[in-house]
Amino acid sequence: PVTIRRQNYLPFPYDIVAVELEFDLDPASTLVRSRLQLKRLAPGPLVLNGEDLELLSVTVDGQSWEGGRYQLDAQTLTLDGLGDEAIIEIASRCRPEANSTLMGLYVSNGVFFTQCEAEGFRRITWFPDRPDVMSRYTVALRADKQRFPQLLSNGNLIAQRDLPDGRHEARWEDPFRKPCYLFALVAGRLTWRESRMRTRSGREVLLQVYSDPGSEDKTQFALESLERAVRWDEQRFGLELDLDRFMIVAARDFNMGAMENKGLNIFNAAYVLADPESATDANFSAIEAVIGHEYFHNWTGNRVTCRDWFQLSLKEGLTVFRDQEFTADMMAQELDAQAAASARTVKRIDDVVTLRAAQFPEDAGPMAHPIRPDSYQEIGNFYTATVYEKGSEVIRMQQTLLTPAGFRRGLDEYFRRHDGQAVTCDDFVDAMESVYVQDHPGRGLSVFRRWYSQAGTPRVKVSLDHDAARQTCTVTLEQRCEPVGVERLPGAPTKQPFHIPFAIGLLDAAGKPLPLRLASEAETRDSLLLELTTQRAQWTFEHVAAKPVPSLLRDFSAPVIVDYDYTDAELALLMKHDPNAFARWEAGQQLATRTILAATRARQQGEPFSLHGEFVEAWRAVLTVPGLDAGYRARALTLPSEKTLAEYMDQVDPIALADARHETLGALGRALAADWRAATEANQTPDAYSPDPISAGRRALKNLALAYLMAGSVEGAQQQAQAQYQGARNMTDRMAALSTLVNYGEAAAATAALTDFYERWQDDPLVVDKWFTLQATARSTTVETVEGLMVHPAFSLRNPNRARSLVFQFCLNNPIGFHRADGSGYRYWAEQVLALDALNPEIAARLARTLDRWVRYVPELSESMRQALQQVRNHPGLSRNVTEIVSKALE
Ligand code: DPP
Ligand code: ZN
Repeated sequence: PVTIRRQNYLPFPYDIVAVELEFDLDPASTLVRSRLQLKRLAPGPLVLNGEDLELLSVTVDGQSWEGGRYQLDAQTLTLDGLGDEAIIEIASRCRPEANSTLMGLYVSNGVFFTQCEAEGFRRITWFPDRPDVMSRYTVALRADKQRFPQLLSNGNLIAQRDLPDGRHEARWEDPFRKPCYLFALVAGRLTWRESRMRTRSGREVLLQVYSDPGSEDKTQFALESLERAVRWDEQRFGLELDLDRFMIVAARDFNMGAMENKGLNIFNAAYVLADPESATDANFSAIEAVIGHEYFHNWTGNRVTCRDWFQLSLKEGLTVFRDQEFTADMMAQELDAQAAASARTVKRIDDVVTLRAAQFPEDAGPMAHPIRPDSYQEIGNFYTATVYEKGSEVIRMQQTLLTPAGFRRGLDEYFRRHDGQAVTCDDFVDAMESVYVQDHPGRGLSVFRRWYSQAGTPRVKVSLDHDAARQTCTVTLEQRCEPVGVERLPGAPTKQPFHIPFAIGLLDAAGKPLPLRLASEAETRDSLLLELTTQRAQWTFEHVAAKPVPSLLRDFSAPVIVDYDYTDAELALLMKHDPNAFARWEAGQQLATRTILAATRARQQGEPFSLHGEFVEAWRAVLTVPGLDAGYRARALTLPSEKTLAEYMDQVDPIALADARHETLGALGRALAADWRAATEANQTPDAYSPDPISAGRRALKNLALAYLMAGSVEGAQQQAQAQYQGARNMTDRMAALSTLVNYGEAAAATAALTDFYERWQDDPLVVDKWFTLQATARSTTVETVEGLMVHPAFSLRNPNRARSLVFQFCLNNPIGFHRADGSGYRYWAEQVLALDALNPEIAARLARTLDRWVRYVPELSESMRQALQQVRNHPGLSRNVTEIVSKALE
């Protein structure tokens, strides 16, 4: 496979001024005519990309170019000897129904959809398929009117007419120049819900959410989320919807979460459809977040796009940051100050949990890459937690360093400079820096830019030196970041220190916050942002009578790992008293991590294990102390996940770890049984469902308490779970009860409940996905169980949501079943990667990544993982996507 490098970027030698596309849509064979109006910018041939297309004809300025005047190979069409201006017309055919890759034009549930990011447009027509070629598009869609009554594309509908043979035509015009990855069409029988709103400049806009007939009752929340997103972007960032019409369409078969095509977003149905009976609190909040995310791309991604795919984080990191802020603001609205702060912390915790579970391992493994990668073989493999979630952290640090007001000025400057352009991450930081230097004379963001060029999670070692005579306390921060991924290869540049904003507070031995006063300053503060820009730096605080307890990396001010030797008692103190709610949560997580790791070691050595009284009491305090809201308590009482815990082990022993975590859960369930029971009673919610953060928080705590009671086999819990399952008035409570029955309950009751669940919901694909997931991740599930489920009539590997619900969930989230000592889980993985690769390489490559961290496991397991990876790599005809993943894993 060819490696593509950022440093080799060359501008495209032609401007494609206008693109006219005509589609004669037929599922079996669709005719596409493309008319490109181009202007030469630099010497060189016109090289167009194409994949899986049948070329019918090429004309240039009205003249046929048949007979050797162009060169055609499997991936390119090259035209040489063009004038300075030319009109190229190309006719070709593609086969949407046979397209199982779900890239380009395909059919899902009888409806035509497109997915062009990153390189799918070349599967529709020959074109310079790269984001820096921006053009004006006009599109004509023709199809049978009965089967495909709705014909949608980007921009505005400018004409519609019936055609003689039962067909009809719609013409669309997008007023904005765009790269081809933002092209979209949808054609089929769809129902929709719409509303109109006035933007802040007074324009009336039409918002529409389309979905399968019969699902019209499930799009209300999505439409409302879209309205909230439109308002929020106006208020928070001064960004207005620039189109008269904005459409979202739900697709059953979709590779990713959603896609921000200009004016015509296409979504995985899982991020559109919801009602209280069939969707959980988590589903509702994911819908709001993804709708926000795609809408926000309209400015950060579409109006200003990426010069090349190495700059993907330019739009993704920034847009994830924007959707995180949107969710936080939506959660906090209409709450009093204290509840609002707590809601924001809950959101921050959820985002950090995701980052640690998904991105930290990636950043330490064979696929580690900077948020702006330097090379790739297949860009589809770089839609990663690093580009997205760490990318967002890097934007957030800029907001922290500039302050929210400064960040807003920086963003305004970014749009002032670059509206309508395809730009780089450096252009973004340049805009921010232009504001930063105004407020910080003599300083810049040159060290900060290393977050874009270096991979890995930095570790910050903290030490405290208290001088009793002087009453000072010196804090030393020292950073290091080992080379990871390609940084380990010979010739790679030496890693340089990062610019790390590190928020800190100090508490006295009684847990009282100490006013912070730096030796050099007159002011005192409760919390201070230290800026570490060198390998090591020190800060001395005055008027510190005794050695304090530090509260570190408050609000997770940088994506780093903190090393500080807390005693258990200090962590317990922070859990009770840290005024920074994030750091307070973190202290509990650290304490729980220690406990579970100790339990794991005990298991490995065959020794008994029991919980420390101090740990139990700290947990009890979080559960019972007045003044905390339920959603926050639920986060603070959730044990760290196996994925997060594994990162702390030198050699991962997944089964011992999972068993130790389960044992801890059960022991806490028993030790605090009365308190958990009280929590289930105190946190009932009204029958009328609302996904608001207070109600969702109560359900989260109540259901967590139920899980503890069930894991601890506490008397009465089984009956309680069964009653909750039967009587639930919403999916959150029903799923939670079912999950505890399946994971911790009596087998017969679990089976009965699973059967009941399937019977109730078999016609709702998104709920059937939940049913598969629950079984895929159940503690008792084995490879054989999963193989049995794969022959269930409802299972299909072709539907990505279904494949993810069963195959991925088993490989990713069932440590006990997947890591069985006989290696059967890994052999199953290899079979499924290969089976998926024949259908859909993007999805296959995602599954392939499950074994990324194989070297870190105990030798017995890592050896059989290696064999499974080898088996996949040796398979003839492997896609470029999977080849890149498994080769890097084995390097
Ligand atoms: N650009 C898309 C998104 O992240 C990729 N699926 O929103
Ligand atoms: Zn995105």
